Amino acid sequence: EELERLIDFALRFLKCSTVNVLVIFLFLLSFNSIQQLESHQIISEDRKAITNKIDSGYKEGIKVIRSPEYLQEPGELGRPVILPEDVERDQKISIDKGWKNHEFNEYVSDMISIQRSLPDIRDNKCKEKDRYVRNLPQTSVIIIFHNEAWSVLLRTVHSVLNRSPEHLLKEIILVDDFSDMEHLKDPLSGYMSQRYPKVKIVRASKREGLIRARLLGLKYSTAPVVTYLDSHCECTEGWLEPLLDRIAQNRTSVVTPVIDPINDKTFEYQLSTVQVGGFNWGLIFHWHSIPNRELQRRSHHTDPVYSPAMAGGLFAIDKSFFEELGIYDSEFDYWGAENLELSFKIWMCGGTLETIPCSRVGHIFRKNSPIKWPGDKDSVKRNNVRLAEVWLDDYAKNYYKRINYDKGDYGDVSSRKALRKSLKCQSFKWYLENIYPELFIPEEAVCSGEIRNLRTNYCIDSAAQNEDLHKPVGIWPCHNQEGNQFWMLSRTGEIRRDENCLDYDGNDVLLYPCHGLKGNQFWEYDPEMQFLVHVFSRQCIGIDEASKKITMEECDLSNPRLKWRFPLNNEQ
Ligand code: UD2
Ligand code: MN
Repeated sequence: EELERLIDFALRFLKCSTVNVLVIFLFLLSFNSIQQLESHQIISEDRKAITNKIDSGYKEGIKVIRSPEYLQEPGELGRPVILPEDVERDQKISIDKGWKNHEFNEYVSDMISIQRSLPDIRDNKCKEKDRYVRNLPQTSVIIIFHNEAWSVLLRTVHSVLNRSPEHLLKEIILVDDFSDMEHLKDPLSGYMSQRYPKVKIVRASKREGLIRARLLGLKYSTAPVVTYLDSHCECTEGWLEPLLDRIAQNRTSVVTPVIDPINDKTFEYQLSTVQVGGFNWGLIFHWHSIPNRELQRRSHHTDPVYSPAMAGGLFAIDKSFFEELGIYDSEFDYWGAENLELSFKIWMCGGTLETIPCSRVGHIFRKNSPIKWPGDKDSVKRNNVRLAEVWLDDYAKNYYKRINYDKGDYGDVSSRKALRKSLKCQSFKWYLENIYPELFIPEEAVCSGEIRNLRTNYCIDSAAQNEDLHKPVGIWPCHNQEGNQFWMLSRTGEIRRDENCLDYDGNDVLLYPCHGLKGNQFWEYDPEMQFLVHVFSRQCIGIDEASKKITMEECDLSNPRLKWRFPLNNEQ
């Protein structure tokens, strides 16, 4: 009887709680958007609420298991937070202020737990128990920042604490590059020292820029491997082990995670495909798809991918190898060029640079930089010139052409040249041939310069940058200033500018990333007839005099609108 009563009671309890759970679940589901709105109203009243609300993951240095309800909160599992269109005036002011200070939606970030959950997107192969070396080395994680947003910086730190195996994380070194925002001073020190003995804060005594800030962090690091992150990142589960594994196997492997975008507006964790890094002759970094030669070299899609260049912010390196390579050129100021310097050095002086598909870290990519520095763009050029002088050999002139041969005062590079010599590094030619054969070399162009229509003296002109490539290419009075009117015809029949090619899709002539497959991007220039022929459609580029637009027409020798002058290189 006793037993029956007990069973009955248990059954009733179960039924009741299932119903409860169901009701709560449905409630949360249907009111999700309202709930998001409410919580941001609360939080915007007291921003600090978010950091006091330690609901989750890591509490006073101890991991705790959270009840599943938290998954309904804004931004959990990397979901986007979408604000309603018609926010109140006060909220609008806070939202605008966040954008102005940080060039991302700080307001939305403040709504999201600083220990939010993310999806686990790893391939099953990445989770295999014996995939990684047993005794992985410890690492110091160095995070540099200048005026970073509170919730964004704290989320970066917590993602490292929560998702790195305790025994592999020696310390986190936060390097403050002379921020002047109040929350990054005593409040940050207080917050960290009370909770996390592993987190150390190092402060620059003057503004150094990100390169010397990273070097300052290096000086204080005590682990054999250093791992760098930007201050607006989120590490996913299992991000660290595959990085350390490659270094454990070979100390000259320098590794980067796959960098997934965290949306600057909604903070959604977005999945990217695995890409490699490259650059153009303006020394501007860009991503491109894994080249065929590299796809063939690897046997599985989770294998490390050789990358000609790194984006710069997120990588792990054996500390002694980094020092052997002469760390960074410490005369690089503020921002830029250090990523290519390190990439060239790694490849040319005996290492490998690899992207590790099993390791994924989110990063907020911004459209503009909120960070100001004196002279802004000048220092990027100065860094680039120092880089070109030391590492580019004769190819440096391709960069100098981009800056009108105006190198400016770039200081003394003799010690960097001596470093290269003492390391007995390969030539830049070797690097181009063996590591980055996809880079188009201007010296090898058949024609280069403006493409001038002989009847109208208009030139083919495109202002399209990577973001707006699909706009049709236009024509404009020839201005002799190169820039948007500078084109190169490759030996393989591409009409190029940097990594983009003229592409005729049957409707429009566009700029499109070069794919090397001929097809829509295959052209012939006939210097005698002065035709620009699209090989597969057998059509010629023309000009519509009235609308001043490019046309594609039957190639007709008697039609002067189809005649163009494209300077042959041996003619110049
Ligand atoms: C990319 C890199 C960045 C760096 C840069 C080239 C990624 C994802 N990002 O630009 O790490 O390599 O290219 O130099 O690969 N900061 C300072 N002091 C400064 C300027 C910046 O501490 O004077 C910090 C800043 O707070 C951030 C980091 O340096 O944590 C990188 O700056 P960024 O995020 O503005 O650069 P990003 O991601 O556009
Ligand atoms: Mn960044």
